[in-house]
Amino acid sequence: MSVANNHLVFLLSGLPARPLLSMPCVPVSYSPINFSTTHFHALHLRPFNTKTKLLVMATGVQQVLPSPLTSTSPPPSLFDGTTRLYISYTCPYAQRVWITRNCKGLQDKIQLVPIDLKDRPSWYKEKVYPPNKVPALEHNNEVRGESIDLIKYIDSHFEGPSLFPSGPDEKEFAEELISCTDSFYKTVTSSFKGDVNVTEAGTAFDYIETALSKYDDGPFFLGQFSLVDIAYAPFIERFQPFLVEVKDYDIKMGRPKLAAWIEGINSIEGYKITRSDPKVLVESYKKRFLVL
Ligand SMILES: N[C@@H](CCC(=O)N[C@@H](CS)C(=O)NCC(=O)O)C(=O)O
Repeated sequence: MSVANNHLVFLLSGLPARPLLSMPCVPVSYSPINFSTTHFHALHLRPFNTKTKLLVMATGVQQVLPSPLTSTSPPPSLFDGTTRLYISYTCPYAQRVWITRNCKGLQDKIQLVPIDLKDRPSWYKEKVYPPNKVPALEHNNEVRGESIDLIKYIDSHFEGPSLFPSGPDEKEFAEELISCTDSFYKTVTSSFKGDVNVTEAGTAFDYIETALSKYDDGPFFLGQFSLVDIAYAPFIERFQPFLVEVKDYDIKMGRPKLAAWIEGINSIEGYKITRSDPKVLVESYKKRFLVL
């Protein structure tokens, strides 16, 4: 199945060389706009008690999403030549790799293996990935982890449109932004706790606004959609509704570039299919960050 592939091939052809702006190491954000029930299938289908889920995307394209494997599930036939991407549907790091796989049009080449992290099969740690985390990619008889490494690995080792620039300026800017994702996460989430106000988170989103102003041939960090957008999207997907509900803070307010980025990312089919219900995300973040 092809997800947004034509769209991406069109968008990603040729990244023009432009001067690199200096951007301090800070983060991004995202907001769930235009959510309709069709966007939530990926997570809302899972409660059904079937082996696989048929997901009908907003475009009418269908995709089958497997149910998460649990402690009672047998392992797949490991190292049989099948390329497998082990994920959790709720993990933002795994989501990065899932989006990359979708946007490269690799649904038939990379099999999705969701794991129930709360009821993990013991064979996952023992036989697949000793760090016992997701994501992990089984490919060519090896298992690799770490989401940023994996999105780059998939982009460079598999077919499909390139999602990383080759020009030195864009490359440098892309690497810089990707290296800032952890500090972005820390800066924003530190504002979630207790009575800390959102000023610092606002500063982080301001840097994103600045970064998004560098290229003007599209709404994304490099103009065209790239791995940089993929690195940030799962976190902005979570931050935006949480900040609205808990801090009454709209990250798009006064940030037109960010607002356009959010609209742009929500038009990428390979991302849309991976999104979660914002209500579920907000509840999960409340439990995690607002524990008294
Ligand atoms: N740095 C890793 C983080 C991966 C990670 O923390 N995954 C979480 C789920 S969101 C996990 O597997 N946690 C299980 C555990 O820590 O036991 C990456 O970027 O891939």
